[in-house]
Amino acid sequence: VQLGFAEWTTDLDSLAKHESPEWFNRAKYGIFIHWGPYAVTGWGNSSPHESYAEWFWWYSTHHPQADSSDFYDYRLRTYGEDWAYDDTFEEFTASNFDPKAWVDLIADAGAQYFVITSKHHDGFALFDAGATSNRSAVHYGPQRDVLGELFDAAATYQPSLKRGTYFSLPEWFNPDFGPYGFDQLDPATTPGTSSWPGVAARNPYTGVEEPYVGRVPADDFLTDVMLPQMETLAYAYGTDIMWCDCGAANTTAEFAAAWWNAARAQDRQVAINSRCGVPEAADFDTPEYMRFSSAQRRKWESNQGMDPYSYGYNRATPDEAYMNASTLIYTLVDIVSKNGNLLLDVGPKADGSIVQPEVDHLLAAGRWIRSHGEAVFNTTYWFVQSEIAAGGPDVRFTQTDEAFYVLFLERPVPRDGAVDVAAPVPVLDGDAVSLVAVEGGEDLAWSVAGQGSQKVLKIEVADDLLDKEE
Ligand code: FUL
Repeated sequence: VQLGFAEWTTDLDSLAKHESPEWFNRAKYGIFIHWGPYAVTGWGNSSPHESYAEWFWWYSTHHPQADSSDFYDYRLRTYGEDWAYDDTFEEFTASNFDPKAWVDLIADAGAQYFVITSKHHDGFALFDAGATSNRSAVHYGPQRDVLGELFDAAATYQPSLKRGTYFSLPEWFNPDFGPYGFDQLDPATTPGTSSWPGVAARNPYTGVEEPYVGRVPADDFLTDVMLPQMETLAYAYGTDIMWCDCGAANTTAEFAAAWWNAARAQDRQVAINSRCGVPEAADFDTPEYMRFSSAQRRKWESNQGMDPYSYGYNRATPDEAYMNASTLIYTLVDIVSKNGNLLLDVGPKADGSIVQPEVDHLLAAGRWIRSHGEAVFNTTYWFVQSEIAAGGPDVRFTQTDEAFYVLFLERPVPRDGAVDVAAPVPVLDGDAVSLVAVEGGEDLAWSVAGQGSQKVLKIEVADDLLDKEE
């Protein structure tokens, strides 16, 4: 209860007071979904030259031929000279898209929320954008309200999942966005590129302007397209997270203040990320394919693909390159111990199927995550970083009001039947504290040796407990 609170306003001071909601801080693990016509091209080369497959249109059109990722050549080899990006729409069928299976997978993975691309930089919406645009899955490709179906399936079958929407503020080649184009690539260092984009896409081989199917011409992109689309996602679809991308020109202050007031009136808590163009309005930071190495006071959410370097489906990625279950668990625990969330991306194929290694590894990790959830979800971080304590096993710490958790990232090697955790853990000598191995629920004997920063927690662990699989 905030006594005397009137309402959120568009003042930066007011916006800055909004923080990431409690549910978001507790949720820790979400699934990111990048799906759109770029799943049809579905190509981003492979390591060491891999680039985001969802950028196919940009790279194969606007990027210099010298690009080592080879999008230009792949386009010519695969589609010939007369192809245009919007030709993908017809093959974006979603014929095997099963929204219930998706939300069940997300829940079985142990994730607490998901964020789906409502519209990526190609301007193709997965939701019904109403009068603002026909460039969407409702009109082309699947001719279904893909996002609406997924949100409904979550509400019906997995109602505890929070539902979020990625939303690209810019549309690369929409001429109406042109006036707001900004310099993404520096023409000095990347010849052949100008501002992003302010120009139509041109076929790189024929020079012909590519179509931009489904566009409804707008007088002002910000007020006629961007704002109403964000409002649709917020009010008609009821998104819990507005996950913008790219910053850029925006109507974020107006959007956020109104949305937060509406949410408050309904007793809901909603969040917006750090890429909506108004830093003050950001509830959490969004490091991409990286994670902070130390705890951050400000809430953060690391995002990356299970694919080594793509969010969208990349057919060039070998099966064994996808993030495996142990790396997934390691990554999640490391992030959570530093006040972060993990938003882990899958890139479904054009028919709506999810690649098998992603499914397998999500489920395998999910078994561990769900059975050890009490040490992960609803916890907060401990300001001591285990990594700085040299010599001990690789551990991470989390805590709640009732418990303090030590999570081992590797199999500890007991000496004289005890594992030493060399860090100033918050164990007060003489306190009635019981250490419990989460899996198996066995009480473990423990003691504290040393003083102050030299304190060592000694946990007695039998080998057979350490040998347990999960
Ligand atoms: C970036 C985008 O350009 C990528 O394609 C992806 O959506 C990532 C999450 O954000 O800025």
